[in-house]
Amino acid sequence: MSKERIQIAPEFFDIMPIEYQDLVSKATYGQENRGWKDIGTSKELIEEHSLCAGCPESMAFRYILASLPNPEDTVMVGSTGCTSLVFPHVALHNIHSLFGNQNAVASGLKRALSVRFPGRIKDVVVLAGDGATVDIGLDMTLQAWFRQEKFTTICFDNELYANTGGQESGLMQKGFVAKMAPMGKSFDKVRLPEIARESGCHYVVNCTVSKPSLVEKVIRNAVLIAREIGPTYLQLYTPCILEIGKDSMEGLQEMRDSEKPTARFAFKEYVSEPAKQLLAELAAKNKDKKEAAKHLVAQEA
Ligand SMILES: Cc1ncc(C[n+]2csc(CCOP(=O)(O)OP(=O)(O)O)c2C)c(N)n1
Ligand code: SF4
Ligand SMILES: [Mg+2]
Repeated sequence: MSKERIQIAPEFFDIMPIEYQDLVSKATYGQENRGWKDIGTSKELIEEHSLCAGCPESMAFRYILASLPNPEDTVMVGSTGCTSLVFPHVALHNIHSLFGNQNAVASGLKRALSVRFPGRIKDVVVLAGDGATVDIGLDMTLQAWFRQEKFTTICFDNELYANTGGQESGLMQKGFVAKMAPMGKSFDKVRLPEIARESGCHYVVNCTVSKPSLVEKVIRNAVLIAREIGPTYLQLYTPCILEIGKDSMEGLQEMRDSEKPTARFAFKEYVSEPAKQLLAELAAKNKDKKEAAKHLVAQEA
């Protein structure tokens, strides 16, 4: 895990695109304590996007990329939808799957990577919309969890099909009227976090993306647990501000309102027993490392 693999031969440095030069000299690849705090001072793994101005998905994308524990050895799998507009601008290996197939593609990919690179950590992370995750791709989503595939599934839940103009999705709230669902949703929001838990996910979180430090924590937990134990699922509320007619600050308020204790995106976290044990071991190792670093500083002083 280091920047070595993205180095440019010195003879070619000046003819490489400025973005690549920046990536080599300023990306946080290889740094153990990378996180959202680096956004703005390091080379970000996404600097541009073609989402609507102020769309919460764009911030969520930044937080996620900044928080991955192993970005240079991570492959993300996307699906058609607003999220897929971002992948072409991301400095990270990624694959675009046919709409709904993302968890099937990720399953094959994760297995192939373990055969091709035995002994090297390779993380796989799916990032797809609610239409792709819970409607058209539900079969693939669930089957991957039943099979205990070792990767993370992240759903950007904006509660509708945003990219095609606002159709009803399984994660839409009951009664919600969208541009292309004028009669209003007639049944309840599907409880995918509960289904994920029952389907064998070892770490499940339901929350908004209003707090970057929280997003960082759940991303790291989800990726590390998927790496060692089994499937993990994050359902992140990223409201479609175009559909609900809000600007970016109002979008932030919409998330804050939706995460109140009785609201539908109140923070909920499920951790399986083996996953709890792993997190405790990792926390103990981190503590030891910090202690050792303190001793070293004290000795040198
Ligand atoms: C196989 C297939 N079926 C349908 C579509 C049309 N389509 C493109 S994006 C989309 C909706 C995406 O909704 P969601 O997954 O919620 O993502 P969002 O755009 O809301 O982020 C649909 C139905 C497609 N591109 N491919
Ligand atoms: S349509 Fe909605 S979800 Fe898609 S980029 Fe625009 S605001 Fe974001
Ligand atoms: Mg959607």
